[in-house]
Amino acid sequence: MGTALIYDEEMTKYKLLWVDPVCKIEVPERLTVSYEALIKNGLADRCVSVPVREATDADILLVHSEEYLEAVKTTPYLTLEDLKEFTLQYGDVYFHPNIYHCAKLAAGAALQLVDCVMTGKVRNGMALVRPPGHHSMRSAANGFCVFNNVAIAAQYAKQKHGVKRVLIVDWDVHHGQGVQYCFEDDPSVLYFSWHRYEHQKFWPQLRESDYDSVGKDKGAGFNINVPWNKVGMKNSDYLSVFCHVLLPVAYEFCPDLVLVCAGFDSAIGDPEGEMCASPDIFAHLTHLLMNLAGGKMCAVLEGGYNLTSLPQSVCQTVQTLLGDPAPRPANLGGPCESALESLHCVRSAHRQYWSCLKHAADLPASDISTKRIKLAEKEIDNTADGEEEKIVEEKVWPEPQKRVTPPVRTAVVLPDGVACPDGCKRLSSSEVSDPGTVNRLRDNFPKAADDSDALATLSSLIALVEKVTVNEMCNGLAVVRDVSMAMSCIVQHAATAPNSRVLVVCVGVIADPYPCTDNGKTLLVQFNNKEPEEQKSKYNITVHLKKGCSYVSGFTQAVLSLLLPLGYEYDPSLVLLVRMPDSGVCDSVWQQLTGLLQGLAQGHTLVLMQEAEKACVGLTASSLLGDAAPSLGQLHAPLPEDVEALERLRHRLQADWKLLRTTAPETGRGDEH
Ligand code: X5A
Ligand code: ZN
Repeated sequence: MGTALIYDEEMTKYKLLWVDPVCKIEVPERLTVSYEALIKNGLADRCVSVPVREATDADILLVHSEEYLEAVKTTPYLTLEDLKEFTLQYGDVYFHPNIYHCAKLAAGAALQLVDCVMTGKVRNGMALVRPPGHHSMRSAANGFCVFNNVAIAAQYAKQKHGVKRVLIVDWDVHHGQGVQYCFEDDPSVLYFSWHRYEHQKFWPQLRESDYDSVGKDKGAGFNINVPWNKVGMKNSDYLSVFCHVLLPVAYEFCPDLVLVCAGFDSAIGDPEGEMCASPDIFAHLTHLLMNLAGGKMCAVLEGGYNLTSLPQSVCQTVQTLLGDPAPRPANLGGPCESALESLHCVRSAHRQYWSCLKHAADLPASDISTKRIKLAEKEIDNTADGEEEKIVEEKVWPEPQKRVTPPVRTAVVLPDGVACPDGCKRLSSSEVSDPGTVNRLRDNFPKAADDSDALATLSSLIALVEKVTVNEMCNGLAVVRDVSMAMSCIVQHAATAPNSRVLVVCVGVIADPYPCTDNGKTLLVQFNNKEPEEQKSKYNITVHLKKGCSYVSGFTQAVLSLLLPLGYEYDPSLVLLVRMPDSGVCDSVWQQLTGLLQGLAQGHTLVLMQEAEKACVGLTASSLLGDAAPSLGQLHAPLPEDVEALERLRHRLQADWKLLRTTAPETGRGDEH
């Protein structure tokens, strides 16, 4: 199943016709450079090209008023002077004789995308459109937007395709207030937006963009605003909001469709956002959403005004939609203090609506809203000197590395009786056993010394790890008789390689003593229901789940808010995912875990499982090959004991792992509930 790409040159055929410093950044080149970059990187060719269409009046009326539509309809016939005049009714937007046509194509493009994803013609896709949509309101153009493309698409998906729940992720750096207003009281659409806010000093300067606008009436809890009160937010700030707010809530919500307001003004170099996230963060944001809704995801371009970082970010997004492994997320620190403050506020504002956030801390003691009011008062004295154009320092950043996908994605090591799943390459032990390796194994694993089968399996495993290390293949799956021995073998092997770091994720109880190291060459995270022992080192972590891994909501929460941040901060070169016999983990959770972990280590994942579990070889292989995991269903509240244990663990580990933090040092009182 492919990835749709929707683009039409027609949408480059309008531009600003007069002088307006606010609007001058919204140029036709935004679209052409993005599309040319997709061609240059060989990505456009790999997508299914889908034509645009004009949204019909009925489509547009799903969100907009008749009066507004009729008004916009007159714009192709207005004189320049009348266009200027017309424009003046609205904020930060311009009209052009051809913009009505383009706005119909932009909304229609979003609908085409929804159609081909919902009918299964493709798995996911992206639409490159102008004008953007998320600021436009029922009866008003705003912020370069004429029709609200994504809001129309969400209504259309509900109406035409019977979609019950839509998640809208707005990673544009501005608040999509138009989307918020549209779905404020609608619990079937969960709207998430992060945005530059600076305590309401940044455009559109709305009180209702703050974290405490959570939705209204039946829709309470279904509007999530994450205000950025400082510029310069980085990759870790974005990822921590995903791990600690968006993903837990999104999994609990369980959308049937994910729409992304894909603005790239949140990337480094953008004159509007002034943030510092690198273009490759969009590979991760995309990847982290790709296992929701069975993979049904539509990204629709919004903002993005730096003509270098915009095309880079678009390519990262599309390449990830196509299934290529994400690049390693380099040097993630913890979130900055201001981001932690926002995180803390959002989590506590939503605590009453989402069981995954029930245990979030209280609002910070130093009330954040006081800051906004104080700033607002100060502003009154300073209104005169707000006009001079500020000079933003030019940012430079390295071009994202080329993402090379090995010709073989998934290799398997399987016992004789087990058939090789479609699309995988079987490693036969004959092609891999070099005598040196075998002898070393004989010394290290006396248990296997006289067992030629066992030795053959272990040497195939080592060969597999080596092929993955040099990126000859992306990932692998091995079915073995003795999982613990196989795990030790790989951990020992990795310890000898110079730059290797292995994240060992163990689902179930480890039987044998694990070759424990605290030198950072491996990080072990195990999930089980064994009575927890005292934590040994920051590199050996046990997540205790009362009912084990069979309990979907507890396990999922542990994966999203503990394992993922740990994994991102550790930045492994290889992920070893071990499925112990009788782990109890159910198929869909297992597939979600396998899918999510592939965001780490450039997708270099090795899965180990025991012979008795060979029934799940097929679905594991499918996840390794990049198929979307099935939905988990709407999650209910995890066991209170599990949540408490998890929160205690997260607290304890925060000193060593900064991406686990969710409260700012000064403001966090630590009084978790
Ligand atoms: C879609 C988008 C930004 C408008 C900024 C106006 N609009 N100052 O990014
Ligand atoms: Zn924007």
